[in-house]
Amino acid sequence: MKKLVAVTSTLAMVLLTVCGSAQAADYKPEYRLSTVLGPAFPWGKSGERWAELVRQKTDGRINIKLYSGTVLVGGDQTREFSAIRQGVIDLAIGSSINWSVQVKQLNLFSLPFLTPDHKALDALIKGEVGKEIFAALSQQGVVPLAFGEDGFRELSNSQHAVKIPTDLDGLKIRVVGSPIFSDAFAALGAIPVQKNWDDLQPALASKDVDGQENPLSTFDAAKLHTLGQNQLTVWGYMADPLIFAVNKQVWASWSEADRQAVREAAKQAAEENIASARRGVSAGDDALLKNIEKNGVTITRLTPSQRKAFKDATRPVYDKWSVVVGKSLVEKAEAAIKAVK
Ligand code: X2X
Repeated sequence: MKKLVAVTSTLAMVLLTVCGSAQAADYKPEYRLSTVLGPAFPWGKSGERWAELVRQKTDGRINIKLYSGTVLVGGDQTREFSAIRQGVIDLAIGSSINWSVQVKQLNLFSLPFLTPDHKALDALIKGEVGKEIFAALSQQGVVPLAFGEDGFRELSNSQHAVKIPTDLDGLKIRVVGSPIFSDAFAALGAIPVQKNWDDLQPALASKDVDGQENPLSTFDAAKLHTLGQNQLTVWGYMADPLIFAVNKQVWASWSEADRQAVREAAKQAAEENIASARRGVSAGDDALLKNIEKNGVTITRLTPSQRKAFKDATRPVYDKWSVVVGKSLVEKAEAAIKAVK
């Protein structure tokens, strides 16, 4: 009997060793995580944090290295989704705007003036709408794990205060390479110029473009006030959620316990990311805006009726793109927002 126990336990140990090493052999020495913005921004910071939490929770079995600044996609941020799908990138924290070129449902968040505030945004990402969007992402070959946040995008320029849509007449505004942005800025009378993030700062410095739109945290960390951007309109045109995701094959190669660890790490990093994205730009805490003002930037805060003028002027874009997103998803989103008003 003793002998039998000894043989069985030896067998078990051999099996464990074989399976264990087979599993380890499937793991890459390094996994590549892409974020468009680097650790100087809340977005890139959340990439560092995710990597750190995964390392802790998997006892170093999953080693993630952050590649920020679109280095893995030759500077073209709108190719990031295809790259994670194809496995050029293993993990990403992607912007809904940058990925909307491939995942049409993500244009939902870019519908002009759909989302009035953080509460409304939460109603979308934490509810049925978020689930449906994750289902769409899963169908396209990535495993979405959590929503983070880059923030509400505000409009800056070097020319004059923008208070009414006609103030945008003829202004060259850099937009992301996502067609709904070109449509919206054209509808407002501006001249939209598609450029990657990498090319934005040189374009502002050389006055190739007059303005741009990005969250206040990005405006501040990139010091856009030093590039002539001394007019800022706080209009809350759209809020850009970030998506923590993993390539499908990579996901399948991990043990169940490690997948769970990566998912938990994503949720925690995303939660921290949302808190940091909202710091200084929320009702009751506008320290970041004050800081930008101190740097010599004139802030234009739109009144509700001024905001409505921009909303009305972009309504045809909203209607056109609702068809692309899918009418039923748009209606679900509108109902979810209405319910929390
Ligand atoms: O390019 C931008 O404006 C940025 C950094 O905000 C995005 O990636 C959407």
